[in-house]
Amino acid sequence: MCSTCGCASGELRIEGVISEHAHHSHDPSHDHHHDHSHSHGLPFAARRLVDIEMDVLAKNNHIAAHNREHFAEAGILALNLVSSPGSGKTTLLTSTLTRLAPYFDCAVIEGDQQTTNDADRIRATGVPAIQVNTGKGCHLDAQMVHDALHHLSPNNNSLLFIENVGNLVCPASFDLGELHKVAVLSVTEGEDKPLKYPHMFAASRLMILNKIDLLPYVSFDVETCIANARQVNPQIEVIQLSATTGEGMDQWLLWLEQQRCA
Ligand SMILES: Nc1nc2c(ncn2[C@@H]2O[C@H](COP(=O)(O)OP(=O)(O)OP(=O)(O)O)[C@@H](O)[C@H]2O)c(=O)[nH]1
Ligand SMILES: [Mg+2]
Repeated sequence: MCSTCGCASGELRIEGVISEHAHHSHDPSHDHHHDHSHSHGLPFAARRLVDIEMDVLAKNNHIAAHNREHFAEAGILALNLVSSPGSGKTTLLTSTLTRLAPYFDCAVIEGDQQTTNDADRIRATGVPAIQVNTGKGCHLDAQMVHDALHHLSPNNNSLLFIENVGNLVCPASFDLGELHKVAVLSVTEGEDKPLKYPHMFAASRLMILNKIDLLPYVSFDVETCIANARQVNPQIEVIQLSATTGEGMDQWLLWLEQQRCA
């Protein structure tokens, strides 16, 4: 359970561990005898945690809706790039911006726990970027994006890329007001990741399979990976590319163009 951000959904399951209490915790309406006392239902502390989690997400959704309204009014296409650390989000962005920025207004909000490295890399392409450091936080939330927008002031009809903190879990629960989440998975991470982190892939419109230039050197089955992603999200679109060699980039740029027109 992630108590830092309150993003847990109460679905904790621990397999292979059987305690005496585990045998006892079942339907509260049951009829059985104890030689010790325990209360049924959620203990107070757990109930309170669930309440706080619901408050956090409800408040976030409210601010995200406000962000979304602003994006719609200004004609801004906002995309939320999510992935584990190091899958290649910033490399993909710099490579994309080098190609797009001469033709379209672009801006970037960078999320990381520490450092301004990624915003510096984006700014080196000439595109404005704001770095949000979340400290101990493991995701961006809608308020952070709202505050960053006030500093960044992206132009009307621009493309706004939000690079989330590298984390395949928590960012799935936090709507930022984006049009779509884009999950970036690299071929060095293993084809089972969509099954292990299903919420992220279920929440994403597109899965970018990055670092395909490394396929000859790693044990990674592309078809199995895509099947795994479609198992958790039958509608997910998939683009295979290499942010470093540029292979497959045209398909990604075409996808961006389609979102702009839509
Ligand atoms: N071979 C290869 N390496 C890549 C590719 N894309 C990114 N990398 C490398 O992967 C490493 C991580 O790339 P980043 O772009 O920093 O990854 P990130 O997802 O932004 O990382 P965080 O922001 O820390 O989560 C760097 O060494 C990149 O050069 C690719 O398509 N092929
Ligand atoms: Mg990055």
